[in-house]
Amino acid sequence: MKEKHGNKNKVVLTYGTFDILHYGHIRLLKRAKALGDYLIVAISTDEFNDIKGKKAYYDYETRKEMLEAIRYVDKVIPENDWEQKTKDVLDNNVDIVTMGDDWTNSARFEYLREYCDVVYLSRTENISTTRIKSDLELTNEEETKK
Ligand code: C2G
Repeated sequence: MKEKHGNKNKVVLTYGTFDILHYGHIRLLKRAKALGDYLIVAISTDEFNDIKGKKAYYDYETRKEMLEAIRYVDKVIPENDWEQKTKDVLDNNVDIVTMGDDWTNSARFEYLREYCDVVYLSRTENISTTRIKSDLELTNEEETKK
């Protein structure tokens, strides 16, 4: 009998850095939660971000604190490497792994179909941490020219 999370039993899992939280992240998490009843987010550690070649503005603990404050998120676990996903799925009785569709058909996720469903959700257009940073830099440049 599948172990139940309280009275919840359809477990969803997603991965990410979630730096400088924005509405693209929130809309992803909202739809991820809607796929089941219990949403686990594996958030990239600072060390794993180095491996991914991502420099996050906020450190792991801060990004974890912010994710835990989101109503759609039930549990946050660390993402330390690319290889942990099978263990994450099995250890947490995950039914669905979901990601934004920039990951569609990625070998980083497709192999998980042996253990659970894999669902790609459309990304929210025109918003990203990178864009926020570059827009802020432009604003600062304009400010200093005044
Ligand atoms: N996302 C989105 N819309 C955006 C920006 C991001 O739907 N405008 C989604 C991404 O597709 C991803 C999630 O939000 O599913 C988190 O985005 P990132 O923090 O950029 O995650 P990423 O670096 O892709 O990490 O092992 C997998 C990696 O950890 C994924």
